Amino acid sequence: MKQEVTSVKKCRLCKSLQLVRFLDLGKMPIPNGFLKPSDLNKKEPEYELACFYCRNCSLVQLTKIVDPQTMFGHYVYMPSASKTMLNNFANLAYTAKKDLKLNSKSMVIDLGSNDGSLLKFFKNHNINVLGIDPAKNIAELAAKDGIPTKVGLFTPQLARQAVKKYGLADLITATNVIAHIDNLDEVFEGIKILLKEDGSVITEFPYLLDLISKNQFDTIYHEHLSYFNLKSWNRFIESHGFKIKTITRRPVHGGSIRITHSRVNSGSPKSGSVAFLTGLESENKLDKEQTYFDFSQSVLRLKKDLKNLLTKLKKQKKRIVGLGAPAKGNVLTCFFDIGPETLDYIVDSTPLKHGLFTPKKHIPIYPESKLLEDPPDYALILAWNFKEEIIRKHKLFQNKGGKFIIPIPDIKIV
Ligand code: JHZ
Repeated sequence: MKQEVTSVKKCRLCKSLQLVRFLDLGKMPIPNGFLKPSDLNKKEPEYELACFYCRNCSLVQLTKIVDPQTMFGHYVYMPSASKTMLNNFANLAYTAKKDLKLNSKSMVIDLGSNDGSLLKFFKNHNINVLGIDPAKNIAELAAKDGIPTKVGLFTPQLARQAVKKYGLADLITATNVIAHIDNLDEVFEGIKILLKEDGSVITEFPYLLDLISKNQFDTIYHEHLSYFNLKSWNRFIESHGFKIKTITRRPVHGGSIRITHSRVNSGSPKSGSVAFLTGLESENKLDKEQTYFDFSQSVLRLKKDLKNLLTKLKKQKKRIVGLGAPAKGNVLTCFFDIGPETLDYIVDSTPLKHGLFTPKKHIPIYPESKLLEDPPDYALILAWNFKEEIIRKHKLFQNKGGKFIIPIPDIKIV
């Protein structure tokens, strides 16, 4: 029988055994394990959440891997709940079409296609699309919306099936999914099967440099097995016969990098940004063990400061709620031990999350309209990566005297 959780023994990218443990967040339920009211009394499985730093290639990775089917078989996260994400995808599709000269004969295949949010933009440009995603419930939504979606985890075997049915891809995209996959060698084997010789691969994932320099500890959770820096990523993709054509730093998810790759033997030159960014990573000491121990200390400081602030406000009889129910919010509430005694409720723009409760802490989730119907004094922005969009949207709450607390990178009240 497949084990529900396995221990990491060697580095996912370079296979080194020199892994140094840091930041122990304790045991936690899976971050998108929202509960129906009828499940509140059931035992929630909890899994270790801690990190390794690889002394050889400086990849940061989790110490344990939870079975992907447990985490992704039924999923509630949808990027379409955030305008900022949709704008980011519109930008990706537009620039890819222009730079890679895609047209109505081209095929774009998206790995981890979720509700088809990214592929819809390619489709609007008259480009053929195919999504691949393991979450049946969300793939069905995408298919209903006209985005053909194959349900399953991406493997070389699935790639072969897709080639037979849909042909080779001109572009393979993988946004916010590479960090979720344990066997990345297999992913690149699959990509080599599915991609035309002169095709491109665009990946986008949160960037370790932003995570470490901006205290974003709550983006560390069971779904994200790896936290990439460019140095180790570049080495890894070169070992699979790819090179980096372009890199852009994107402001989404607290700071991400979008990378366009092509096969090593394709004519295009290697991006000059690789040297620039790997230099910046060294300047910021991403290749030094001590950086990660310092980071762990600053997470503990943040915990103390936020708990002190919330305790002070509760003593003053202030009402506080949570704004946004992202997976990262569940990490923050669990690790900081913040429950319904502090947050009366949480509001979120994802219809699939309404009526559910957060894992472990059991805070109820409502539509965003509740913020004005039952206004608190303070709203703690758990989806801090969308703070601009959220503050703009809830201007009326602020105009009526409500205040926002932004927990990360440093606590701010606005
Ligand atoms: P958000 C997701 O993580 C999932 P999460 C995934 N694991 C991943 O890799 C990372 O992203 C990068 C809500 N919201 O995107 C919508 C409002 O309520 O930060 C979402 O539930 N009002 C694939 O779950 C949540 O906040 C708003 O105005 O940590 C944001 O979730 C807006 C803008 C959002 O990611």
